[in-house]
Amino acid sequence: MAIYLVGDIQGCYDSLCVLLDMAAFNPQHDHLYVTGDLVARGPDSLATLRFMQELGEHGHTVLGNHDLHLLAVAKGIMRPKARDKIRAILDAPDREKLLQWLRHQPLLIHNETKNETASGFVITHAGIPPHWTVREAKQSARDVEAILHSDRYLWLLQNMYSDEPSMWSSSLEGIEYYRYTINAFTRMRFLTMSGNLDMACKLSPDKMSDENLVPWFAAKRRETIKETIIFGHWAALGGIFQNNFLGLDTGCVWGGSLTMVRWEDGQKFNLSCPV
Ligand SMILES: [Mn+2]
Repeated sequence: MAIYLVGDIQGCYDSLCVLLDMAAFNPQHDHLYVTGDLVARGPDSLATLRFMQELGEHGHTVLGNHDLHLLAVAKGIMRPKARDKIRAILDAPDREKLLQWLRHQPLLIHNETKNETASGFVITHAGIPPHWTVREAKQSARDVEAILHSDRYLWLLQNMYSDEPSMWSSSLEGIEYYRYTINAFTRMRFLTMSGNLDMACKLSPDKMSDENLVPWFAAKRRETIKETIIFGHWAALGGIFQNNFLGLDTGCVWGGSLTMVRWEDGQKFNLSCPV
């Protein structure tokens, strides 16, 4: 058994299949973990969803901002974004099964398995805000997931669209607490020096000239500094590959590539994607 980690697929199903073939991925024995955003701008979001769902216990993903947006579009709460290719999902005979499966995916995965060859890891789509320990982050994720799994999920999808509150406080309650949590896990890139989520800047840190902004992972006193964090979402980073820190979005829908890493030995598999 091996664990494979792959960045934001965004419907690049053919590229995913090539990577899995390159790695001789065995769906009966191996496990595939995805950093979220299964769907959106790539050519085949429907096949990507079906593939992940059919992997059963061998497939794992966290929810990304595009996944949540698909759920909102499917319920008529939001309109599809112009460049999203999700019509095939909405028209599919198995759409309800796929959307139900997607809605039940977590915001955070904590794989606590540790053995001689590998340590545990945490995956979220965008990252973990510096003030949260893994335990606190997990609790916030589980609180939002409980709403997503309940009759109140429509209320949550209707009310999650706002950049506020941008600042964490343990006194946040109700929709403000849920919204902060969703934004942190699925949309975060930079923080301001005072710790607010900045939702505007998508540049890579070396091209960003605003001295008031710092990447979430470079913030002082990050509580998860000793954990292994795996995330996606930030294509402009072009991938970060450190021992306990993996940014796997390498922009497959932006003329970049799709990246997969075998967890046990760090072997990288990378495929340039057609624009
Ligand atoms: Mn994203």
